[in-house]
Amino acid sequence: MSRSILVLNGPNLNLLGTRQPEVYGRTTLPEVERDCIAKGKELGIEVECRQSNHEGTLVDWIHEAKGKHAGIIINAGAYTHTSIAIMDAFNSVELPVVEVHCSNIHKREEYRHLSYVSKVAVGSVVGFGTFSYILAVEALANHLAGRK
Ligand code: CA2
Repeated sequence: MSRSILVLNGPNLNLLGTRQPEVYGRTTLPEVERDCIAKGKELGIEVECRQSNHEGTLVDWIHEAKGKHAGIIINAGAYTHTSIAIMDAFNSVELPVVEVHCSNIHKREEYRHLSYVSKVAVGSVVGFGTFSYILAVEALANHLAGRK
């Protein structure tokens, strides 16, 4: 079994730390990725990080993760609330998925309350700013180790 996980970020998350700091914090995406890799090292897990603004690219990367990674962490950005394609891709690869959001999507606009990713995820970490990603790496590592 592979000891690596894939951290995927969807549309506009390349802007993290550069705009709307009151909502998303001041940490940039390269810093988030560096911190996820460091947390993975601490836990003995290799972490690969990718970001795309394109739905089909995210679907392709989910497919490619099969046989390569043990699980996936995703902040699908706004596709969280719209993308049946991403949900179907997760169902097709049958890898454990942890959903991440910087903001608490349940406290925000009604249209952010529905998450298609939640429907296929082991669990979700929301509302802790960019620290949500670090919690998600721990949560997925714990899940992969078979702990409850
Ligand atoms: O809270 C999250 O992490 C979100 O996934 C962020 C998405 C939003 O559509 C989801 O409902 C919740 C938006 C990402 C936009 O990212 C930006 C980051 C910095 C500045 C501007 C946009």
